[in-house]
Amino acid sequence: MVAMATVAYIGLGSNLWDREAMLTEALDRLRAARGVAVRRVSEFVETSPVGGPPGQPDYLNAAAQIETRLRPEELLATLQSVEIALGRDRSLEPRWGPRTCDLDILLMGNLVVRTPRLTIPHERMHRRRFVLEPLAEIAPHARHPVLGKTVAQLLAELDADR
Ligand code: A4P
Ligand code: MG
Repeated sequence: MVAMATVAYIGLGSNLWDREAMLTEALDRLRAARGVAVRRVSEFVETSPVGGPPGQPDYLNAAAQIETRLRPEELLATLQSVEIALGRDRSLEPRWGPRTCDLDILLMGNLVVRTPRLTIPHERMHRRRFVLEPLAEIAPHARHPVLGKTVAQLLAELDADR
């Protein structure tokens, strides 16, 4: 653990089983996790699947603001243990295919991490409406430390591209 708490943002997505129960349970488990405090949670929004095999069900997506003293690798391990507790088995999934629960670290303070296991900010967050829409609801002014733009600006750029 690191001494100072960092504000971080987590993206949540589910498109299998009871999606709302999945997201609710994931948030409850995050609240109970060591070194993590959940501060704000967006609405759950229904979104069409992006990428992956054709015909997969719609997603329910959300974003959460947390405060954590965990190091990035520790936070990733915490998120992965929640995913596993919710029945996720990556060995059975096609890439970007249906999943009971996907938890991604979107932003973590001003931190920039690029290791084989972990990329922060999340590599694709700035191009994805299903990430930016719920994130903009709870953190429009949060800044992407690499692109130097706020979440609200990134979302406006996506809208302009349509
Ligand atoms: N990893 C690297 N950086 C991170 C990070 N910042 N946060 C690594 C979390 N994990 C990170 O992830 C694969 C590996 O990414 C992990 O082992 C970790 O070491 P995964 O969760 O097993 O696989 P994934 O979810 O298929 O990959 P990823 O990268 O999370 O996929 P995406 O890009 O998030 O896409 N459409 C809608 N509408 N809504 C969705 O939520 N999600 C996806 C997944 C595709 N289409 C979607 C949605
Ligand atoms: Mg993921």
